[in-house]
Formats: sequence, C-alpha cells, structure tokens
Amino acid sequence: MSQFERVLTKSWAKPGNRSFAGYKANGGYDALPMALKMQPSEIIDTVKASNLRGRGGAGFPTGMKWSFVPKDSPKPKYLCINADESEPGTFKDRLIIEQEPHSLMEGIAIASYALGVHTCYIYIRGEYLEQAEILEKAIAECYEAGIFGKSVLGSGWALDVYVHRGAGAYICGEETALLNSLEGKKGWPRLKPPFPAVVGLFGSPTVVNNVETINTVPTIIKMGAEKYAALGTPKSGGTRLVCVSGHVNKPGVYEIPMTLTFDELIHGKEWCGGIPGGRKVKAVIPGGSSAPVLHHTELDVAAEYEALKAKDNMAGSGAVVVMDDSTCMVRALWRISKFYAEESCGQCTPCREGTPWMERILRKIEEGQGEHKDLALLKSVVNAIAPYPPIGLGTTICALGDAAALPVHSFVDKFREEFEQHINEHRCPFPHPFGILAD
Ligand code: L3W
Ligand code: SF4
Repeated sequence: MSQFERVLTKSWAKPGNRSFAGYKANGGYDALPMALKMQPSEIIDTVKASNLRGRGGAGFPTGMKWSFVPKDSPKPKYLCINADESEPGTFKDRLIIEQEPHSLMEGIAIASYALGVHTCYIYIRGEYLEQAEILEKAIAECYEAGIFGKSVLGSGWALDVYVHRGAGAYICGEETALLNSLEGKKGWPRLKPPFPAVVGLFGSPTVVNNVETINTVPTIIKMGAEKYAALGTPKSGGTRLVCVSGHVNKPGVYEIPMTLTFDELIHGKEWCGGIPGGRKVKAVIPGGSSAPVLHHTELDVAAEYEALKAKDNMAGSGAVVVMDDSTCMVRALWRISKFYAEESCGQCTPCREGTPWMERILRKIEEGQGEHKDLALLKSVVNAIAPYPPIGLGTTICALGDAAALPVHSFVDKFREEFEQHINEHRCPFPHPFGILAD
C-alpha cells in the first residue's frame, strides 16, 4: 500500500494552507477556472463519471443527485453544505475545515455554477465555533478575491455564501431537518419524497451535500473523472476519509484507498499501527455509531460502500471506532443507545418511545439487574423500530430510527454471550466498566 497517492490531504499541514494565499500557492483554485469554461451539464456529467458518492452516510451517487435538480424550475435553487458533523466518532469534516477551508470554498463555487445556484448555506454544528470562524474568514477572503460575489472570477455568475450555526441537535444533520432548521422552524425531519433536490429549502430545488463530498469536487475537475474514478472501485470512485478513534496506537483522520480492509487500517504500520498494550481487537464500528458493529472475525472487509453493503453493513460517515478486548459491549451499546434516546426528535412513536426504552433495558443489564426475558423484550422493541437484516426496513420518518436500531441488533446478535454473562452474574464482569464510550 506504500505507493498509495493521497489526493485530498496532500497539502494538509503545509504552512499557510488554511489561507487563500497558501491554498493557491499549493495549487488551489486551479479547478474553478477550468470548471467555468465547461457547460454546467458537462460538470454534472464529470461528477457522475467520477463515481463520487456522498460522504455523509448514505453514499448516494453525487452526480445522480445533482442531475435530479430540475433545470427549468422558475424557483431559485440552493446548495446546502451539511457541516452538522455529529455522528459519534466522526470528525473528518472538522479537519477539512481546519486544514483546507478553501478547497470547500472552491467546491462550493464549482457546484453552484454547475447546479444553477446563486445562494449557498453552510450549516455547521453549533459546537464548531472555531470552525465557523475559519469558514467566515475563508468566505471573506473569497469575496475579496472575486471567487464569490456578483461575478465569480468575472464570469458573470453571482454567488453568495453564508454560514449558519446549528444549536446542538444531532437530528439537524438529517437533510430535511437541516432545511427546516435553516428556515427557522423546529428541526424536525420531513417525509421523503419529495426529495430536497426537487422540493427543498423554502420549497425550492436544493442540493444538500456533506463537506467532504463538495471538498472533493475540485480534485475531480483537476484530475479528470476517469483518473479520479480509477483510484477507487467500479462503483465507488476515488479515495475517502475515515476518522479512527478508540483503542489504536495512532488515532486520527486518514485518507484511504477504497480497497483497504479494516484489518489493514487498524494494524498497518502506515495507518493506525495496531492496538496499545498488545491487546486484541474485540469489535469495530465501521461507519459511525449508526452502523452495525463488526465482530473481530469480520475485519477482512474493505472500508468501502459496496463491500460493506454486501455484508449488511454500511460505510456511513467514515467513523471507525475500535474497541479492544477490555471493552464491555453492554456498556458500549448502552452508551450509544443513550445518545439516540436523547437525540430522537419525538415525531414518530417507535423512535420516541423505543429509543429510551432500549436505553433503560440496557442500563438495567449493565447494572446487573437484567433478566433473560429482557433480551427478548429488547429484540421486540428494536424490531418495532427497524428489523435487520437488511438495512433500510425502518418504520420511522428518518434514518435516526434505523441508526438507533442497527447497533442494538448487531451488538446483541454478535456478542450475546456478554449480555448473558451480565444477566447470569448479576454484574458487569469487566474490571473497568467506565469504558471508552461511557459518560
Ligand atoms: C432525489 C431520489 N434525491 C435519495 C438523496 C437524498 C439524500 C441522499 C441519500 O441519510 C444516512 C444514514 C447514516 N431523488 C433520491 C434522492 N436521494 N433518493 O440521496 O438519501 P437516503 O434517504 O438514502 O439517506 P439519508 O436519510 O439522507 C441517512 C447517516 O445518514 N446518519 C448520520 C450521518 C452523520 C453524519 C455526520 O455526522 N457527518 O454524516 C444517520 O443516520 O449513515 O445512512 O440526500 O435526498 N429518488
Ligand atoms: Fe424524529 Fe426519530 Fe422519527 Fe427521525 S425517526 S423523525 S428522529 S422520531
């Protein structure tokens, strides 16, 4: 893997890269003039041919999403950048903003021109105050340099870009909740269809894309669709960012080839360098806490959309959480369930009632008060939210229901003996129960 060429992060950590001048000196803003010479439809076709997939969780083909925007709509069109990065374990978008905000700005300018957008909003999670300030500064530099404003690089294309700070609700990362929040309403997800590409912000066609997705667009324009696509697999073009946390020697954000397996990522010297203290991996969350957990015997799978889908799993938002053999799986699942119970918006009965119910059952088991019938009850509650496998059978308005259900299914199915041990011994058998995911 030593010949792997990083295309998204190669200038990260170079001095001054955060500024307009530094980014430009490192080869930035070469793609925008190239894009402005193309027809908007050519750019959409290029992104389609690159096989870029959305990096926010669902992995939806970006070019296809862009092509759903009606060309002849009399309404204004909007681009919304989803920077409400809140999925437990996910921190790649924060790094993109900190390391290279102008790559995102350049991507915004290119995408807006391609989509016929004159107004773009960057919706950033409220806790990312410093990152919001970095974005504001980058936007001001772009207006100064004529990248944004009345005429993008003198092309006659007008573009305004605004930062909107969220207020700490995970659910506002769900695209339709984000749109409601941006409109000043309660951050409640909407039923889909209609999809935002057709009926989005203020009822207008709107593309909602994750930070990493748009950040990748300048690289695609510069490299060309074919070359970019060839870096990946037939259905997942390019490289991707993963955020590794938990029990590894070198946690952090890594740009990886789509063929890299979790085994290689965790143990490879050039990647995470193994587990501290020579301990063994017990389990890995492959794509944010919403994704089904992988047992340590399942790590020979590529950290890529199709490979994971074939295993009834998902690449999600790129958050890889590694748990070694000292981790209590009951406590880890209880902590995850507590998160979803707190973040449920309360619109749908299975999610509103089911998420705190699951949390209560899990806490009871972790505290040594569990009974064997609790595992059957847990299964019945989780099945009412979303049966599994496959992924996507949820009974709720948005994916938070599925996200709360998938860890419960997978932890209990794959580590059932630990849940039974807690019940049989009336205690948590782990010497340090306040594990990595605890409060
Ligand atoms: C037009 C159609 N557009 C689908 C669009 C849709 C959306 C995208 C995917 O996300 C993921 C979940 C977790 N016409 C369309 C269409 N679209 N069909 O494609 O849509 P969908 O419905 O498959 O997924 P979703 O509900 O938008 C769910 C992840 O989100 N998640 C958490 C993510 C957290 C972060 C973070 O912290 N950075 O990203 C929670 O569930 O992985 O798979 O744009 O409009 N016919
Ligand atoms: Fe709200 Fe949960 Fe329903 Fe999503 S699934 S709309 S978070 S109640």
